Amino acid sequence: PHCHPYPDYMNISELLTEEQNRLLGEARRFVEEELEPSIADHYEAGTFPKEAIARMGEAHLIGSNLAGYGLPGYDEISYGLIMRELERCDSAFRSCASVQGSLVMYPIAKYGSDEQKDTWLERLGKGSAIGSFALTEPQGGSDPGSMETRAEDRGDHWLLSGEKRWVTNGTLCDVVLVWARTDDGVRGFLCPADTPGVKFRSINRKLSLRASASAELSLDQVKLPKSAELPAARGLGAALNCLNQARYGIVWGVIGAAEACYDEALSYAQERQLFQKKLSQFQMVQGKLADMTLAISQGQLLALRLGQLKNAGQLLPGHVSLGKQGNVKAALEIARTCRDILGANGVLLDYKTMRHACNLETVFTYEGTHDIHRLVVGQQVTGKGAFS
Ligand code: TGC
Ligand code: FAD
Repeated sequence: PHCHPYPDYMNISELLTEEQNRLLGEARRFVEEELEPSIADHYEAGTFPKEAIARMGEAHLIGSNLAGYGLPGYDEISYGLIMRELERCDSAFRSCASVQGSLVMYPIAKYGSDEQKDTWLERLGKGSAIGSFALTEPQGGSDPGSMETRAEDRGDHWLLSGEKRWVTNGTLCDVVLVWARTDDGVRGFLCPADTPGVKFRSINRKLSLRASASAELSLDQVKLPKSAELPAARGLGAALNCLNQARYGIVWGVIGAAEACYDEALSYAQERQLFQKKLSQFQMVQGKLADMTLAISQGQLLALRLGQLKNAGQLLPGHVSLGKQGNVKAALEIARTCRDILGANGVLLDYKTMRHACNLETVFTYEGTHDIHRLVVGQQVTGKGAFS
């Protein structure tokens, strides 16, 4: 008897509900039909297909674990499966959905006023408006507690000044959630992108996540009404809590990228003839395929367990850190191994593996670097912080 056919060696689909399997199938079809055909061209050109956001919204692929305001309120495992299918195509799509759903819509739903929810949630969910999240500053993303961007309370309004960097969706967005220091701690502000004093500049010449729009953001005496502040977001912990949501999506997403690479390398090895044998018949190649099958299965099970904990309201930041660092590292190693199996062809954009490997270099770094998450886990297991 054979094991369950790839990509589900451990028959994990049996652990999913009928509804979760249905949503997974719909997301996969959407990605294959709507996103796959043009991704290599966008990657080469360094462009993000902005029009895809509305189509992703209509297909309920954005903020799908939120409810109300026309949002479907799917469970966390369904949400994770959707992230996996988006990243199967390219990390840029999962990134866009993570930022919009987990880093803009979630904070509005969790910390926002009724007016902010009414203004933004339905539009962002449909993809008719685009959001971005500005936490990182040029002087060092791992230590957001050192942020210099300031929001001054001027009685009837706020005045924001500072520099942010690496804002995904920045040049495309209608609204940016800016985290800034006030006299009373860190706060979040919803800032429409056309507010005077707001300036986005595209970050070009990236060799990774080329199909994602990354920007610098200058805030020069930006006047915002008092109603722009997220009223319930108190302190840096609020921003970090939003990151937990997005990092959870990454734990699932990168498995999609790894599966896409594995799929490509397996078919390639089954076809390529060397030394009068198929490449897939050589022991070393089979060893690589076996190692990757194990790593993918472990990643799938880890993501699923995190989803179960999140559904039960028991997911802790330390769980997310374990999943983020483990699954991203595994996916990056798989992408590199698959590139190797494809030989010289692996460096071409005609195949997926090098594109995914390059993207995963960013995923290794953003949303908390690999080592920051190892330090979080280290702190959990020893009870001693080693950040500073
Ligand atoms: P520390 O003193 O430990 O914490 C400050 C306050 O925050 C609380 N906290 C958390 N709350 C919720 N979730 C978490 N994961 C939390 N981690 C910490 C903490 O309890 C404390 O609360 P309180 O009430 O006591 O004040 O902070 P620290 O300055 O020592 O830093 C800790 C560290 C290094 C873990 C943290 O700052 C960190 O996570 N650094 C990495 C920053 C990061 O991930 N940036 C991502 C930017 S966004 C992005 O990359 C988007 S990419 C696009 C895409 O998603 O695809
Ligand atoms: P640094 O913090 O300077 O880290 C450099 C190195 O030092 C890393 O290896 C790190 O692990 C290590 N290091 C840091 N501190 C320690 C320590 N205490 N002990 C040991 N080693 C340590 N940010 C946003 O706010 N919004 C976005 O939408 C967004 N999108 C992004 C998109 C892309 C394409 C990229 C590349 C980044 C994006 N980021 C975004 C920024 C991202 O979150 C940061 O790059 C990340 O947090 C790391 O910060 P840094 O690049 O300044 O590296």
